[in-house]
Amino acid sequence: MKERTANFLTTRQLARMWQVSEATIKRWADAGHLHSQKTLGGHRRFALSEVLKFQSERGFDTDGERVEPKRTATIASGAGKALAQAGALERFFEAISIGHEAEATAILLRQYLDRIPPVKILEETVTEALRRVGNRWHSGEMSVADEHLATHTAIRAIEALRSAMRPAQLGERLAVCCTVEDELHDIATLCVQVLLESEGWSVKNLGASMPFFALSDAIVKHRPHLVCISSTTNGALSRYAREYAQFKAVTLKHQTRIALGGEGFRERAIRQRFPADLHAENFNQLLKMI
Ligand code: B12
Repeated sequence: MKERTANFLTTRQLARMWQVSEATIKRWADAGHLHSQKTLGGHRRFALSEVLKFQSERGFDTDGERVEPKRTATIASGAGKALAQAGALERFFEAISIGHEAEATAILLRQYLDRIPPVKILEETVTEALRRVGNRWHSGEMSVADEHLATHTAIRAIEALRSAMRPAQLGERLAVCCTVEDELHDIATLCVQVLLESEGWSVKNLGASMPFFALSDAIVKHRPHLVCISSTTNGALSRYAREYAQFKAVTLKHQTRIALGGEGFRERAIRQRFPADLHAENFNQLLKMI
């Protein structure tokens, strides 16, 4: 089994997520309560489906290490779920602020296993926490180094969430996603990838700073059904309007729909120069489009 096979969690990830020791997880596995597989190197891996089954059928007791029925079902329901969601934002922000990758990852995975929809995790935990980071950097409360640490920790946690929840078999629908030329803010692009994959799409993430002419080539080569483009700092956008018109013609020819998102595309005048099938304010609007 490969180290980063989709849909598997490590002993450490599970222990962090359920706030028990790694020894406890191993004991549960050895006692047969929690089904695991072993890698060639002898490390346990837990299939997400088994973890979900364990959570909803049996629950767990964090201090007595006693397996107790139906506990997590209560945690995940109603008001408890809303509270867990509010706390998750605070804890995720704290975790990324100090570069605590394992903790940040555990928070996102726990939300996912509590059946909080991926779009909600990405909007209300990830985006909100990063907005706080940006505000603190802007007000001088966080240094550039702090901001970079938080950003990179968040990216790694999102990647871990992605690899845990990505369906083993991706569908026929293909999307290409990227940011516009000179745009380095590519976390929204990664989130779009996670979201579309969770909906069964295949996604080619071209990352940051894609010139429109190069994106046209990618449309011709990959023939995606959808292209998602993000822009945060709109400085140079108007310069690219002519290139965009040519790119748009290519997408029309190949019946590729276009979704544009981010602060850079928010102004009405900009949107008029960049006509698209969707001008999204958030990830929810993308979900409604597909
Ligand atoms: C991380 C970060 C960086 C990192 C980016 C690393 C990376 N790999 O992405 C680095 C350090 C490189 C960086 C650099 C800069 N940054 Co910066 N950065 C941020 C920060 C903290 C988080 C951005 C982020 O990823 N958020 C998470 C994503 C998911 O949220 P989002 O982009 O808002 O997306 C939401 C919607 O817009 C929409 N969306 C966005 N794109 C798309 C696409 C599609 C298809 C869809 C459907 C939806 C969608 O959905 C999302 C969910 O609601 C923000 C703070 C903030 N308020 O966001 C500042 C921020 C964006 N940065 C800012 C600035 C000023 C800069 C710099 C100019 C700083 C400098 N002087 O060098 C440079 C510019 C670099 C460049 N050329 O692009 C300002 C921008 C102000 C402005 N509007 O002009 C912000 C707002 C900070 C602030 N409070 O002042 N930054």
